Amino acid sequence: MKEFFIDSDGTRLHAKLDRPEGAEKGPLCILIHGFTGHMEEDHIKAAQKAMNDAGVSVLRVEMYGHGGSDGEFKDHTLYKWVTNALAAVKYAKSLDFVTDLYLSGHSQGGLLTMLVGGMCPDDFKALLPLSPAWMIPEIAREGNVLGTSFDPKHIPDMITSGSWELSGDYIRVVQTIHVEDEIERFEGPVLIIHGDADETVPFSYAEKAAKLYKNAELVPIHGDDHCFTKHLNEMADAVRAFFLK
Ligand code: FER
Repeated sequence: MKEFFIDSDGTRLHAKLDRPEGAEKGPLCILIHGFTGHMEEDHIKAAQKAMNDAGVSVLRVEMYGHGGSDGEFKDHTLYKWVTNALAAVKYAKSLDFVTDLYLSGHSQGGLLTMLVGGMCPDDFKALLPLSPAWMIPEIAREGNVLGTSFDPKHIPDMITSGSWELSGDYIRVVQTIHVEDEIERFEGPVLIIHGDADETVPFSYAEKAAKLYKNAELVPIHGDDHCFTKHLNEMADAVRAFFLK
């Protein structure tokens, strides 16, 4: 494992590169956590290990305001995350061992995966959104963020819930995002993995995304929640099987 920082226009992004045993040239997957998340979460590490088992190098990168990267949580926005993800893609493309490039992310990182996949369709062999929270823009336009309500036409300076506080700019930014447009622009294979008992992101969004993509497969994890805490091995098996076939 190699630990370092990737520069994103002056923002230092904390990153770790894990390569399969004895790997020379080969595929690499960029893997991104969710809202309030980081690269050491159990479900992120399980996905990373499954990819490594399948012979895929993994670049875990922490986005603005998360983990060991620069920025404060309250100041993060999806535009900053898109800029950060593009910097990670540029870095990955500069590595001389990389053959095919993949992009994966959990929850808000899954939303990011869908956006950046549509923006850079030529760069990715496939996308792997895990429990992608792609309803965030839609519900933010209706005045809700993770169960906290606000006036969607008159966004306050700060939004607070019990466990976090966010600048209104997060909402202003996310309200402009239309995920369907970016879904349409990616024509390669997409593997969506989603627990069908997820109470944070409804499973119906995974079914809808799988229908909208031209070439998607949906692996439901029966009875599992947003972070696959009940059947982590089933999520990991689906990731491994996707890369081995
Ligand atoms: C929301 C619903 C779900 C939201 C975030 C999530 C920020 C989950 C995100 C994650 O786990 O990454 O309204 O607003």
